[in-house]
Amino acid sequence: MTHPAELDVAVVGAGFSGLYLLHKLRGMGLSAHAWEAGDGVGGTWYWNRYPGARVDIESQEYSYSFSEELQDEWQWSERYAAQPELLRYLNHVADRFDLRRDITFNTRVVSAHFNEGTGRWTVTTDTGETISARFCVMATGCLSVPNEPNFPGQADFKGPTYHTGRWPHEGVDFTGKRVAVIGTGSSAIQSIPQIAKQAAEVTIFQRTPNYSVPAHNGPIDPEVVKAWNANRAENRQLQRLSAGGFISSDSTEQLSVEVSDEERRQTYEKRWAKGGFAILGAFADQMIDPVANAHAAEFTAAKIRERVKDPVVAEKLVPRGYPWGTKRLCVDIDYYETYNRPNVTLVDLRETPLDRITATGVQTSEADYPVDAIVFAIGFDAMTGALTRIDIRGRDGLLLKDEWAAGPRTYLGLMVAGFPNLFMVTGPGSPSVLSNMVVSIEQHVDWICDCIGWLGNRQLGVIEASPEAQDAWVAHVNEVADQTLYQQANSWYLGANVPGKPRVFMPYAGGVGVYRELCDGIAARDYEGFVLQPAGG
Ligand code: FAD
Ligand code: N01
Repeated sequence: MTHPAELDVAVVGAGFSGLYLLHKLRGMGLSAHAWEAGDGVGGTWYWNRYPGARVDIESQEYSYSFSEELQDEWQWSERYAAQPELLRYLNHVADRFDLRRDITFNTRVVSAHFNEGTGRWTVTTDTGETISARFCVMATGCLSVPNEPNFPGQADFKGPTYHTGRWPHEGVDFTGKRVAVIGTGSSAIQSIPQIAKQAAEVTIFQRTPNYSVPAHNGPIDPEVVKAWNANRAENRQLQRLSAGGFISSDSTEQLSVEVSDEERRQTYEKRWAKGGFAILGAFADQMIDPVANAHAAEFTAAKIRERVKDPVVAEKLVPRGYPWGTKRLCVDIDYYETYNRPNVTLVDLRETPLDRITATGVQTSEADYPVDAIVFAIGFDAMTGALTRIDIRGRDGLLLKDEWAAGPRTYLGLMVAGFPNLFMVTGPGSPSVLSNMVVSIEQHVDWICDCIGWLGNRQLGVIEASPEAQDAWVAHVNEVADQTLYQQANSWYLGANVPGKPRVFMPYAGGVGVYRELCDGIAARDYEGFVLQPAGG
């Protein structure tokens, strides 16, 4: 846990991003140290311990590719690994590569200030430590800051409350309890079936229904593992060049609008039977052509009506008013079937808005729902939340939070003009949350480390995004987003879930493969769009 007084690189966060960064930087002979708010590694998989938490990308795809040995020795047990297994994996990575000695746990970075005289960052923590580093890398996560519940009357509630993103480590026993779940995003869709199996009653308060597809989870198929390993290098390369960073969706170039109704139905049925994100690869026009998108929406809605016995409840669960897939598609295990249980009630907040939380339960415009416990499954202050909560100051005392007051602006989602030598992993303006994030994380870590190495080889000490390159990138991100249907949903991709957050589409929708080529081209052209200065300059 000790580190030199003057570091080459300060890393914030010890999830997938921070761990790989430490390993890679150490391999380059640089001094690097990470600070992590939690008391262990794992990030998302450390914090989100709610029942049912698991990955939505097939396990072998949602894993590091940087080490052949690691890939050879780790065996996943399920098609979609659950949170405990993912956390074990990340702990194994930390141990295998001896990373813990370079991580300070239980410590939050509160500020990072750039010193123009020395060209170094001064980083401070909530334990009073001050660190000097040439580079600072924010590996702080896109979904690491819970959206804080702020319901009228909330403080009056006498029972326990839980946020899915900060679940107690010892677990929660809901046996015999009446439980309210507020929210119906991925976290709710995964946890509700598990809570309903245990609790006496579950009442779900839904503001917007989500599209969800069945996972068809089970023990990992040994044939899948064999096939994956037989062509592992090629599969990894295909992931890197794909649109979403995963290949199990088996994407086609076929257009939904060009096939017959029967052919389309068969395609969707086949992919539904396969489960998970297979449906995302069905047609190339689903996310750009409203007609094709409506085909996907109609098919999914019909499945909801099949899965839910009560037609009134089914209709409440059918998403309307925003295009299919423009909020991250959920992958569920028995979510809709859970509404067939006698102990489960759905309250549609569009019909009867949530008025307040009382001492004994939840009150809507129409009724009181007495409950013993409340689960807030209300998501995160996504993509910018972890960064704007740190007092990050660049040149001339420029505060990042102020710079982003009207929405985040970056060059490539990697750097921000006015903030030299400060990198972000999966920052806004990169594919990040629209992808298999492990693939995007590895790409960013590799790019950042290559950049730091390249600067060192040329006796360059400072790199900074030029304002012109940043403007052009922001314009490109917006232009690509405008070609999709994403802007039509009130999603957290646009910050719409956090009151007062500017409505800006934050991730880059151009695809993981396209984005990688752009980043590689910029590096190959001696970091085009970046201003470079000698060390100490
Ligand atoms: P994180 O895992 O979020 O780690 C960031 C770490 O930084 C955290 O531990 C946090 O405590 C720490 N930190 C933040 N700020 C500070 C600070 N100021 N000081 C000190 N420490 C700080 N992605 C997928 O591709 N597929 C999935 O199936 C998937 N499932 C998900 C399920 C859930 C419930 C959630 C919330 C996210 C999911 N994601 C998924 C996204 C997931 O966040 C990424 O896949 C990945 O785990 C992110 O890794 P990371 O290291 O970049 O960030
Ligand atoms: O959060 P969300 P999440 N009153 O923002 C509702 C990843 N993830 O934690 O849609 C009432 O999606 C809100 O309603 P609305 C994945 O990327 C993956 O579930 O804003 N309701 C919504 O229903 C995912 O997208 C997995 O109208 C309120 C819900 O709360 C991301 O993390 C599992 C409300 C929040 O849904 C976030 O998922 C979990 C209010 N005041 C997470 N405020 C996998 O499956 C919010 N809501 C791998």
